[in-house]
Amino acid sequence: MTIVITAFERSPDGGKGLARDTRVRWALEEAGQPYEVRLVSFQAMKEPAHRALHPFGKIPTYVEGDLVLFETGAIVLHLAELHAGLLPEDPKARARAITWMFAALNTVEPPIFDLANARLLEGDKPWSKERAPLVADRVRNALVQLSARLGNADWLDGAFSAGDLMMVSVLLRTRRSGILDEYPNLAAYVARGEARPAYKRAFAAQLAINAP
Ligand code: GTB
Repeated sequence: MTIVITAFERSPDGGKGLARDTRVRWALEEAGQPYEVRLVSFQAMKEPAHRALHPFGKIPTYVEGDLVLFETGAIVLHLAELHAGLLPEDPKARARAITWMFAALNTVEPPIFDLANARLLEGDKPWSKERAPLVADRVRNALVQLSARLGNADWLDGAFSAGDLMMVSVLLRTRRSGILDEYPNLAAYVARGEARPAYKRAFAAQLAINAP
Protein backbone atom coordinates (compact mmCIF):
# COMPACT_ATOMS: atom_id res chain seq x y z
CA MET A 1 0.00 0.00 0.00
CA THR A 2 1.45 3.38 -0.97
CA ILE A 3 2.26 5.67 1.93
CA VAL A 4 1.69 9.36 1.21
CA ILE A 5 2.86 12.08 3.58
CA THR A 6 2.49 15.83 3.30
CA ALA A 7 5.22 18.44 3.60
CA PHE A 8 5.62 22.18 3.07
CA GLU A 9 5.63 23.19 -0.59
CA ARG A 10 8.39 25.58 0.53
CA SER A 11 9.69 25.08 4.04
CA PRO A 12 10.50 28.28 5.95
CA ASP A 13 13.89 26.78 6.89
CA GLY A 14 14.88 26.40 3.23
CA GLY A 15 15.56 22.67 3.68
CA LYS A 16 17.56 22.48 6.91
CA GLY A 17 15.45 19.54 8.00
CA LEU A 18 13.73 21.43 10.80
CA ALA A 19 10.15 21.06 9.60
CA ARG A 20 8.36 18.13 11.16
CA ASP A 21 8.05 16.03 8.01
CA THR A 22 11.78 15.22 8.37
CA ARG A 23 11.25 13.00 11.43
CA VAL A 24 8.51 11.08 9.61
CA ARG A 25 10.72 10.67 6.53
CA TRP A 26 13.52 9.48 8.84
CA ALA A 27 11.26 6.87 10.48
CA LEU A 28 10.11 5.68 7.04
CA GLU A 29 13.73 5.36 5.94
CA GLU A 30 14.72 3.48 9.10
CA ALA A 31 11.75 1.15 8.52
CA GLY A 32 12.70 0.69 4.85
CA GLN A 33 9.29 1.84 3.66
CA PRO A 34 8.92 3.65 0.32
CA TYR A 35 6.71 6.72 0.43
CA GLU A 36 5.38 9.54 -1.67
CA VAL A 37 5.20 13.19 -0.66
CA ARG A 38 2.38 15.58 -1.47
CA LEU A 39 3.51 19.18 -1.12
CA VAL A 40 1.07 21.71 0.29
CA SER A 41 1.13 25.49 0.42
CA PHE A 42 0.35 27.42 3.62
CA GLN A 43 -2.96 28.38 2.03
CA ALA A 44 -3.90 24.83 1.01
CA MET A 45 -3.10 23.63 4.55
CA LYS A 46 -5.99 25.69 5.91
CA GLU A 47 -8.54 24.51 3.35
CA PRO A 48 -11.19 21.86 4.07
CA ALA A 49 -9.53 19.16 1.94
CA HIS A 50 -6.37 19.30 4.05
CA ARG A 51 -8.23 19.81 7.32
CA ALA A 52 -10.03 16.52 6.61
CA LEU A 53 -6.58 14.93 7.04
CA HIS A 54 -5.24 17.30 9.68
CA PRO A 55 -7.86 19.03 11.85
CA PHE A 56 -5.33 21.71 12.89
CA GLY A 57 -4.32 22.55 9.31
CA LYS A 58 -0.66 21.55 9.62
CA ILE A 59 1.89 19.19 8.13
CA PRO A 60 2.84 16.40 8.16
CA THR A 61 -0.04 14.01 7.55
CA TYR A 62 0.26 10.31 6.81
CA VAL A 63 -2.07 8.32 4.57
CA GLU A 64 -1.77 4.57 4.15
CA GLY A 65 -4.82 3.19 2.34
CA ASP A 66 -7.81 4.18 4.46
CA LEU A 67 -5.67 5.03 7.50
CA VAL A 68 -5.16 8.77 7.99
CA LEU A 69 -2.84 9.99 10.75
CA PHE A 70 -1.53 13.34 11.93
CA GLU A 71 0.86 14.21 14.81
CA THR A 72 4.43 13.08 14.26
CA GLY A 73 4.46 11.14 17.53
CA ALA A 74 1.51 9.02 16.42
CA ILE A 75 2.91 8.54 12.92
CA VAL A 76 6.38 7.48 14.12
CA LEU A 77 4.88 5.17 16.75
CA HIS A 78 2.63 3.57 14.12
CA LEU A 79 5.64 2.92 11.87
CA ALA A 80 7.75 1.67 14.77
CA GLU A 81 5.07 -0.82 15.80
CA LEU A 82 4.59 -2.15 12.27
CA HIS A 83 8.21 -2.46 11.16
CA ALA A 84 11.42 -3.74 12.71
CA GLY A 85 14.27 -1.44 13.66
CA LEU A 86 12.63 1.32 15.65
CA LEU A 87 11.46 -0.40 18.84
CA PRO A 88 13.02 -3.25 20.83
CA GLU A 89 11.24 -6.63 20.98
CA ASP A 90 11.44 -6.89 24.77
CA PRO A 91 8.17 -5.41 26.13
CA LYS A 92 9.83 -3.44 28.94
CA ALA A 93 12.57 -2.03 26.71
CA ARG A 94 9.84 -1.18 24.19
CA ALA A 95 7.84 0.69 26.83
CA ARG A 96 10.98 2.61 27.85
CA ALA A 97 11.71 3.57 24.22
CA ILE A 98 8.12 4.87 23.87
CA THR A 99 8.62 6.79 27.12
CA TRP A 100 11.56 8.58 25.49
CA MET A 101 9.37 9.46 22.50
CA PHE A 102 6.91 11.09 24.89
CA ALA A 103 9.72 12.79 26.80
CA ALA A 104 10.99 14.26 23.54
CA LEU A 105 7.55 15.53 22.54
CA ASN A 106 6.08 16.51 25.91
CA THR A 107 9.05 17.62 28.00
CA VAL A 108 11.88 18.67 25.68
CA GLU A 109 10.12 19.98 22.59
CA PRO A 110 7.83 22.58 24.25
CA PRO A 111 10.61 24.88 25.55
CA ILE A 112 12.54 24.44 22.29
CA PHE A 113 9.42 25.32 20.30
CA ASP A 114 9.01 28.39 22.49
CA LEU A 115 12.63 29.39 21.82
CA ALA A 116 12.06 29.18 18.06
CA ASN A 117 8.80 31.15 18.31
CA ALA A 118 10.48 33.81 20.47
CA ARG A 119 12.90 34.46 17.63
CA LEU A 120 10.68 33.91 14.59
CA LEU A 121 7.33 35.30 15.73
CA GLU A 122 8.09 37.60 18.65
CA GLY A 123 11.57 38.97 17.91
CA ASP A 124 10.14 42.38 16.99
CA LYS A 125 8.06 42.81 20.15
CA PRO A 126 9.22 45.45 22.66
CA TRP A 127 9.40 42.81 25.46
CA SER A 128 11.21 40.13 23.44
CA LYS A 129 14.76 41.06 24.55
CA GLU A 130 13.79 40.94 28.21
CA ARG A 131 12.06 37.58 27.80
CA ALA A 132 14.77 35.90 25.67
CA PRO A 133 17.05 34.79 28.56
CA LEU A 134 14.09 33.22 30.39
CA VAL A 135 13.10 31.25 27.31
CA ALA A 136 16.69 30.10 26.70
CA ASP A 137 17.07 29.04 30.34
CA ARG A 138 13.96 26.87 30.13
CA VAL A 139 15.62 25.04 27.23
CA ARG A 140 18.85 24.69 29.25
CA ASN A 141 16.88 23.31 32.18
CA ALA A 142 15.61 20.46 29.99
CA LEU A 143 18.95 19.90 28.25
CA VAL A 144 21.09 19.81 31.38
CA GLN A 145 18.95 16.99 32.76
CA LEU A 146 18.85 15.11 29.48
CA SER A 147 22.62 15.48 29.20
CA ALA A 148 23.09 14.06 32.69
CA ARG A 149 20.93 11.04 31.87
CA LEU A 150 22.61 10.34 28.52
CA GLY A 151 26.11 10.57 30.00
CA ASN A 152 28.59 8.74 27.77
CA ALA A 153 26.01 6.44 26.19
CA ASP A 154 25.43 6.41 22.46
CA TRP A 155 21.64 6.28 22.76
CA LEU A 156 19.12 6.90 25.52
CA ASP A 157 18.29 3.30 26.39
CA GLY A 158 20.51 0.69 24.77
CA ALA A 159 20.15 0.38 21.00
CA PHE A 160 18.93 3.22 18.77
CA SER A 161 15.13 3.47 18.88
CA ALA A 162 12.21 5.67 17.91
CA GLY A 163 12.86 7.44 21.23
CA ASP A 164 16.26 8.57 19.94
CA LEU A 165 14.82 9.43 16.53
CA MET A 166 12.34 11.75 18.18
CA MET A 167 14.80 13.21 20.69
CA VAL A 168 17.45 13.96 18.06
CA SER A 169 14.78 15.51 15.80
CA VAL A 170 13.67 17.78 18.63
CA LEU A 171 17.21 18.76 19.71
CA LEU A 172 18.22 19.69 16.16
CA ARG A 173 16.20 22.86 16.53
CA THR A 174 18.48 24.15 19.31
CA ARG A 175 21.64 24.12 17.21
CA ARG A 176 21.13 27.51 15.62
CA SER A 177 20.79 29.15 19.07
CA GLY A 178 24.18 27.73 20.14
CA ILE A 179 22.59 26.09 23.18
CA LEU A 180 23.15 22.55 21.91
CA ASP A 181 26.92 23.09 21.89
CA GLU A 182 26.82 23.91 25.60
CA TYR A 183 26.22 20.16 26.11
CA PRO A 184 28.95 18.33 24.18
CA ASN A 185 27.47 14.88 24.80
CA LEU A 186 24.12 16.04 23.40
CA ALA A 187 25.81 17.66 20.41
CA ALA A 188 27.62 14.34 19.76
CA TYR A 189 24.32 12.45 20.23
CA VAL A 190 22.62 14.62 17.62
CA ALA A 191 25.59 14.16 15.27
CA ARG A 192 25.29 10.36 15.71
CA GLY A 193 21.64 10.59 14.69
CA GLU A 194 22.47 12.72 11.67
CA ALA A 195 25.18 10.24 10.63
CA ARG A 196 22.68 7.42 10.25
CA PRO A 197 22.14 6.56 6.57
CA ALA A 198 18.36 6.70 7.04
CA TYR A 199 18.57 10.25 8.42
CA LYS A 200 20.82 11.28 5.54
CA ARG A 201 18.31 9.98 2.99
CA ALA A 202 15.46 11.76 4.77
CA PHE A 203 17.40 15.02 4.94
CA ALA A 204 18.43 14.84 1.29
CA ALA A 205 14.84 14.21 0.20
CA GLN A 206 13.48 17.29 1.97
CA LEU A 207 16.45 19.39 0.82
CA ALA A 208 15.80 18.40 -2.80
CA ILE A 209 12.40 20.09 -2.53
CA ASN A 210 13.50 23.18 -0.62
CA ALA A 211 16.97 24.05 -1.88
CA PRO A 212 16.92 27.43 -3.62
N1 GTB B 1 2.45 18.51 17.08
C1 GTB B 1 2.41 18.48 15.63
C2 GTB B 1 3.24 17.31 15.11
O1 GTB B 1 4.20 16.90 15.78
O2 GTB B 1 2.91 16.78 14.04
C3 GTB B 1 2.92 19.84 15.11
C4 GTB B 1 2.76 19.98 13.62
C5 GTB B 1 3.25 21.36 13.18
O3 GTB B 1 3.35 22.31 13.97
N2 GTB B 1 3.53 21.50 11.89
C6 GTB B 1 4.05 22.75 11.38
C7 GTB B 1 3.01 23.40 10.47
O4 GTB B 1 2.36 22.76 9.71
C8 GTB B 1 5.27 22.46 10.53
S1 GTB B 1 6.63 21.98 11.50
N3 GTB B 1 2.91 24.73 10.55
C9 GTB B 1 2.07 25.47 9.64
C10 GTB B 1 0.98 26.19 10.33
O5 GTB B 1 0.78 26.00 11.54
O6 GTB B 1 0.31 26.97 9.62
C11 GTB B 1 6.96 23.52 12.37
C12 GTB B 1 8.14 24.19 11.77
C13 GTB B 1 7.96 25.17 10.85
C14 GTB B 1 9.07 25.82 10.33
C15 GTB B 1 10.31 25.46 10.76
N4 GTB B 1 11.44 26.13 10.27
O7 GTB B 1 11.37 26.84 9.30
O8 GTB B 1 12.54 25.98 10.84
C16 GTB B 1 10.48 24.47 11.67
C17 GTB B 1 9.37 23.84 12.19
